[in-house]
Amino acid sequence: MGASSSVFTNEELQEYSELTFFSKKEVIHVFEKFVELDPEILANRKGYRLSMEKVCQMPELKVNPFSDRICRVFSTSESFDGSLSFEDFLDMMSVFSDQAPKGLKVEYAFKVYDFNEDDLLDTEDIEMIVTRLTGSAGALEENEMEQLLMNLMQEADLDDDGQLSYAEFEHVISKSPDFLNSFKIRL
Ligand SMILES: [Ca+2]
Ligand SMILES: [Ca+2]
Repeated sequence: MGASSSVFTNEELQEYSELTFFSKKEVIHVFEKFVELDPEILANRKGYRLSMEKVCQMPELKVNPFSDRICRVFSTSESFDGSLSFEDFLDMMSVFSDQAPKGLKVEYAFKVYDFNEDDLLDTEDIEMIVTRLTGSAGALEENEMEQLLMNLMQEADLDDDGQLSYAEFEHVISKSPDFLNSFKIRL
């Protein structure tokens, strides 16, 4: 812990702790996880960004079918490459922590699921979600997918416009808490 605890000043740790759901000690722990993914970080830590590929190598994300989308949502990279600065990584870990309120997780789940980033989940987005969720279990037949989409929309698309707004998504997800399982990482 010696090397990484001296990376930040006490003020920096205090600030990170105030901006997240982590204690100062946990912030250091998150930094250690960050460094584990690429030890070069310690040599040039200021302004360093971890590539999306490296973040996705993290054991907890490796098994997450949405790992690339998660990186894109948390990345502040101006070249839109999904790379994460330490602050980005810390934000991600904070939202995924047990301490984060469910409402915040739902907010980020919506962003992650919104593949074409137009603030709506249309049937194309939902097809992508289902395909990724069922990926390892074998793809659905076309008619099974259609049936599933129809059932889901019937249940969730309250204003019948063929897409899910954030409010509609929030409403449907409140009835199926398992849906948030992809949005948890234990420190
Ligand atoms: Ca969309
Ligand atoms: Ca709708």
